[in-house]
Amino acid sequence: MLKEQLEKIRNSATAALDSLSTNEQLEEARIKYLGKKGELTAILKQMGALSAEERPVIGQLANEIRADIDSKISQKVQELKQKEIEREINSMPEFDVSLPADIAGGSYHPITLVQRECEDVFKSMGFTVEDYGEIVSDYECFESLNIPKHHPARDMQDTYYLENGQLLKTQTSAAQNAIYLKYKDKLINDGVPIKAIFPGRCFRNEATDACHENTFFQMEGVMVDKNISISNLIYFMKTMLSEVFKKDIRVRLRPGFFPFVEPGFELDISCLICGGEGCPSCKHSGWLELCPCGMIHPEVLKMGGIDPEEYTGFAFGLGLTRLAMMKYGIKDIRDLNSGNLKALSQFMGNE
Ligand code: FA5
Repeated sequence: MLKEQLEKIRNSATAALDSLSTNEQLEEARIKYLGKKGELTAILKQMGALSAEERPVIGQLANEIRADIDSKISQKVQELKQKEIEREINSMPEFDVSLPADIAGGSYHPITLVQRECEDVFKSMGFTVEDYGEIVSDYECFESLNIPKHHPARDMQDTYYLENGQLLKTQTSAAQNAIYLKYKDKLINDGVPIKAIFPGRCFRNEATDACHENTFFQMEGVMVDKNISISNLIYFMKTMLSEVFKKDIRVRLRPGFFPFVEPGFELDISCLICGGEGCPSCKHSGWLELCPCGMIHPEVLKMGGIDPEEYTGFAFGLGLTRLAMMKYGIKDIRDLNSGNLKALSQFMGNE
């Protein structure tokens, strides 16, 4: 009897998960099937009435079904995320890759244009712009960021390794440790806050599609001083984005996990298409995901020679390539690395 009910739950959960198309529906399904008051829990509550032989059999089946639904939910989360990015890019202003090329003169690459714009804004707020290598050590890219060997967070960032054990950096965060060590004495002895941004090329060994490349740009920013709080982070991000998009941008933070920040966030900006009122490109939520960030983890500060009892700081990792795509309405990330003159010449005359 319970066995049939469990199979029914499995079938109905599979059908529901296959057909749903929004995060809200996904959350409803999760609560319905796996929540404390969900269907599976209701069955488990009846197990007390089972015979000693039946109990382990039904218990095992219930666990299998829970694991099955759990894994389907994780798959669906990824699928919805991917669709959201695609929808965001598709709803951008048209950028026509086939327009004729004007190759009489040179032009800056769109990523360079956006990078310089961001640098100017941060420089005007007292940040230094740092340059950093593309080949780094495991310590710089992972261990100094509180990501020890075998930490599951490494799975998200596979990269290209050199025979000597060095690697192509997967994130601009790889420069954090060196920046702290470079400026810590000024901070501690002279009270000069660390305020630095470091744009750079990053590499990940992953399949490419319209919104993912194996080579892309990020721009990291850190600020460390006494009494730095999340409000400082919000202020700097809001100012930078408003300048880049030339209009007042509203931002909000949602929880996000990165081992080198605590708490960690995903920063969303109010949708640029509908102005935050809600439209298909923002899934009627009025918000778009743009930049992971958070308060620097005490362990990361310690490894940078800074006492976390005395100093706090924020860090953010802006996807510069993504920002350039949004700003210029470039729908396929691969156009940026293609060296296609027809595409790139459209930015001529920009500065
Ligand atoms: C990071 O790389 C963190 N280092 C960011 C960070 C910094 C968090 C400081 C907290 C504090 P993530 O893997 O989500 O996080 O990448 C950040 C951004 O880089 C993404 O939002 C996206 O815009 C861009 N990005 C990541 N992978 C790719 C890719 N394959 N192609 C293009 N852009 C990418």
